[in-house]
Amino acid sequence: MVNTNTPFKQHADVNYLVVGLGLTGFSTARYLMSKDYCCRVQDTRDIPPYFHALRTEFPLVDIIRQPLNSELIDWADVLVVSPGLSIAQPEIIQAIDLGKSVIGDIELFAQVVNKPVVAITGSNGKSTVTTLLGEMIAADNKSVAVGGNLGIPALDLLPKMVDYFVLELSSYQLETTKSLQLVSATVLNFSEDHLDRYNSYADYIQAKLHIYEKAKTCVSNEDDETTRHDSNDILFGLTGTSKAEFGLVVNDSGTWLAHKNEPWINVKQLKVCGRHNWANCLAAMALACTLDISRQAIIKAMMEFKGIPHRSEWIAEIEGVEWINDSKATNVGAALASIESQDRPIILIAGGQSKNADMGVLYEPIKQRVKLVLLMGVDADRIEHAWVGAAPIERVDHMANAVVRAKQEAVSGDCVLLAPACASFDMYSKFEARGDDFANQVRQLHHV
Ligand code: UMA
Ligand code: ADP
Repeated sequence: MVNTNTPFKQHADVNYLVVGLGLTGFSTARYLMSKDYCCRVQDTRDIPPYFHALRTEFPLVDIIRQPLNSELIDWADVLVVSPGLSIAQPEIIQAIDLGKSVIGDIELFAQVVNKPVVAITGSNGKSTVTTLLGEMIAADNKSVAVGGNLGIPALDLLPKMVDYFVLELSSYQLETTKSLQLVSATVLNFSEDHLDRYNSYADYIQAKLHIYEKAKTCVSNEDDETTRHDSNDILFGLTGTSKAEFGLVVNDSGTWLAHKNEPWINVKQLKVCGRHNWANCLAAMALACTLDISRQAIIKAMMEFKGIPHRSEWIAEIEGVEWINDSKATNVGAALASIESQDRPIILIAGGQSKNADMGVLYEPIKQRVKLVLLMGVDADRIEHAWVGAAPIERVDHMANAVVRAKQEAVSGDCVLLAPACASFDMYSKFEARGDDFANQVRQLHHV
């Protein structure tokens, strides 16, 4: 893994180069400019996504639209690199070798935040746990700002006068963060993801485990040893051993989410479905308890939580067929949870950018639960090779075809599930656009 230099303390006498002008670069540049820090912005794209927005707000800001070069690196004392860019690229390595500090927006946030922060990472469930924890805190009449990899970039949250910050952090953001002090942190789980950017799965795991470095309390998953920090961790888990402080209790009235074996909420009272969401609720319960949020508020938030769009989102039930949008199932682990949480025969719409993951992990679950796979996207050959024989596979060239074919094949009692196991960038700008396309095609086809 790339070793970024020791972080500096932010200061007006420093030259900042903001590398990348997406959502993070825009937020970073606005933060630095608003403090009158000396800052330039670089992006390789002809028209970076926030070019006009930044120009409008700060007409004099220097935006360099060409590859990172030696002149820029020489000028800079600090490079604030966007998460979408690899810090293993030669120009960034060159900057590190020259003694420049390479950080991300979360490091800038960490240096100035003066309220308690909780952070969440893991391969899957981050956004769900982050959102739910925010709702638990709010239900206890405390103010909270929620963001990071989800929604609002961290630096944009800073002006909010709140009691707590809750951040979802990606492995990319954690790579460039050194001084983030946390009340509590969790790594929810691991499954292969982003192997197009990491040399190995081990490197990806290491990047995420950084979250524990300055955390007062570490919350880890009893069912996934890789998520552990040390023997003082607070554990959550579904396997029901006595070691997990936050786990399941099964009694005559059903399955309960429990704290120290004391039942708190029956899973039937949850609006989100699937065992993976029970794990997410337990993780959020554990984190909320590190903030002394009341049990009553925690339970209330869980009972009201409907989940977030594009995560096993129910779109319609038409002629007995359920249509479910899980466009956020962008890796194999998420698609596995998604498939396993359906109890109906599935017509699966999948495919996209597979990010070098081992798609074979899904072979058995597809064999057991899927009656037809409709496969699209750039890695269709690679995926079909891994799944051939598990279920009939048909190629479709876009979402409209997939939805039409699914309608032709589905019978009452089936479920049509968009759980791509892949990123969407080969066909869409983001996973939300893919989910919206699916939902719109379903509604158009059925005139609902
Ligand atoms: N890019 C260029 N040239 C440049 C700079 C960027 O081509 O000079 C490309 C990158 O290669 C990348 C794309 O632009 O493909 C976006 O990169 P970015 O760093 O500008 O992205 P932002 O718009 O700042 O969004 C990032 C996160 N994106 C990534 O980590 C890829 C967003 O998470 C996050 O919401 C946002 O910061 C605010 O914090 C998205 C994501 O997909 C949802 N995250 C991954 C995930 O959840 O799996 C980690
Ligand atoms: P992330 O922010 O980590 O991508 P989300 O909460 O957005 O996670 O959920 C994305 C998808 O991952 C969901 O739609 C579901 O398919 C799957 N998922 C959610 N929670 C879990 C979990 N705890 N374990 C495995 N898969 C999960």
